[in-house]
Amino acid sequence: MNTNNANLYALFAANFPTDLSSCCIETEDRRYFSWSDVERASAKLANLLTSLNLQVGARVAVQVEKSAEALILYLATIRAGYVYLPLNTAYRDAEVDYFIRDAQPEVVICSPQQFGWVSQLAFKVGSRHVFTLDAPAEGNNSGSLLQRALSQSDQFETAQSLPHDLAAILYTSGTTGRSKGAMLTHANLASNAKVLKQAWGWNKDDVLLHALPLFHVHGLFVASHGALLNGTKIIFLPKFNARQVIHYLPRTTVFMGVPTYYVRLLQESGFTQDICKNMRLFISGSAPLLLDTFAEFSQRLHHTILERYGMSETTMLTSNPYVGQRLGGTVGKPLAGVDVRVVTANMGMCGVDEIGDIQVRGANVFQGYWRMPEKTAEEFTDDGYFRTGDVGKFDSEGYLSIVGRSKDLIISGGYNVYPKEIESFIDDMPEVLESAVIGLPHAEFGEAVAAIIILKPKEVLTEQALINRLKGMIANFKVPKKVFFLDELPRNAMGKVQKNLLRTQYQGNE
Ligand code: MLC
Ligand code: AMP
Repeated sequence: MNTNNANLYALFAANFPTDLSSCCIETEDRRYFSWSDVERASAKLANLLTSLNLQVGARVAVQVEKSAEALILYLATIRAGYVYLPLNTAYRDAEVDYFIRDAQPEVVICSPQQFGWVSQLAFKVGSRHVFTLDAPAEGNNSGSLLQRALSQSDQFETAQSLPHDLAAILYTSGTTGRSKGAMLTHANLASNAKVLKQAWGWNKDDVLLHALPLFHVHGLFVASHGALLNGTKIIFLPKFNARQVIHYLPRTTVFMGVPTYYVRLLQESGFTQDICKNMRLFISGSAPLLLDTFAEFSQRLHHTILERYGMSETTMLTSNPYVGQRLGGTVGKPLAGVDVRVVTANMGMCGVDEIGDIQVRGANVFQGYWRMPEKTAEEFTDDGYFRTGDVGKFDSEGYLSIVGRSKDLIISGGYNVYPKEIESFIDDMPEVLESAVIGLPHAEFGEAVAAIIILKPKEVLTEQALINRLKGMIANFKVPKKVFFLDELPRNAMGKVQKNLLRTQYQGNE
């Protein structure tokens, strides 16, 4: 191995177990991929991508169901030196259209069922190749990536990458309604993976139960990288299902989830101490873990959930300690090499327990937003800190709590929903004068999306009709769970909609 190669795959490969015939990925349908299978399959896919003569820095956009092959495709893409761009499978045409237009991927890979409309969008904006990632038994058409890769060599020399070369673009945020592509480099991802390996005490006997989706930071980077860097076996579930998780937990040592997973697990009578007897670590993140959930979990399971905090632009920032007190309601302390500060509106340093804006700096922090230099500049301070948009405070022991967000963002079941985006879809409806989208507390999802609608005079639109219409336009998790009709929106003297008043008014109605 070339030790000067900053390619993230090279880092993983250097840490694969000595016995490459041992199991790397076990799937729910009892398929087993050894570490050598992963090496050879990623080599075939990397050879195929390379044979397409893509430009340096070409984006490979992927919207596929979770599978072992999808994880291997991710590895192949970075191994070949291209930029991986994962897309949530819930996204509909308008959303995918935006991402493909913005990122201009040379290669688009989708599920066979979506090939028709995805390929149409992709070819329209100039993508050169559209493939399907078929389920193993289906791979018999010429557009099938796996079929095409079969004839490729299973040897591939990992591309030579520099630390600042892009490895992935993750679309995120959008206070102005449109998502921005966060550009993450090989060095960003490698630094966070190494830091988390230390922080969470990964050891050779670990087994990771992976139930998170593969298109966001949590499932793709935090969970998968942890296992890959440690040479740990992964039990790979296609999606989160509480009963299925309980079935696998006895064979597992590490589990990661968004708070909704823990709420749902606690609703199961079969979730017992005995089931968790081999568990070393439960980790929660992506959204606030309620103190009640934290407390019930430790009382019933005798395990203290470790809560951590991160975001697409920065990967992981803080974590409760693996050894030491894990404090519920906090996201712990800054990870090694990550500078975290809480500042006042005038950029003064906040004191203990003083609430302010959370800003961060470190080798993990992204390179900026894809083709948005002005937005990127706005989000960084003069001394190089990234403005997270989260609001928090440090206690006297150095534990950080997140108390709110300055960005207008709803986090529902760990998925981010940008009110502005939903409002623009609703406002385009002919019956609607204007709308306000807010998050209301929700027992299972943490927050639920709700819409307050002002209709044009004499227009009629029911809650159900609006919900049904939106379901055809946007990812289903973004669709409001509740719709309220009002005569006018409350505004302040500047004319800005007072969403805090709406949240208070409709709290308890979700
Ligand atoms: C599904 N539904 C949701 C939802 N997920 N509604 C609100 N919020 C959600 N998150 C709705 C669907 O719209 C549908 O509604 C119904 O629930 C059933 O859909 P489903 O797909 O069958 O749901 P389910 O499989 O139960 O999914 C729920 C979930 C999933 C919690 C398992 O949302 C999930 O895996 N969330 C994790 C997200 C995640 O990985 N976030 C990490 C981001 S990274 P209807 O009306 O159509 O029936 C990040 C950085 C960091 O934030 O720090 O980690
Ligand atoms: P994303 O853009 O999907 O990466 O989401 C990142 C956002 O999720 C952060 O800016 C936070 O607002 C939120 N987040 C992540 N982890 C936590 C946590 N443990 N507690 C509260 N919020 C969190």
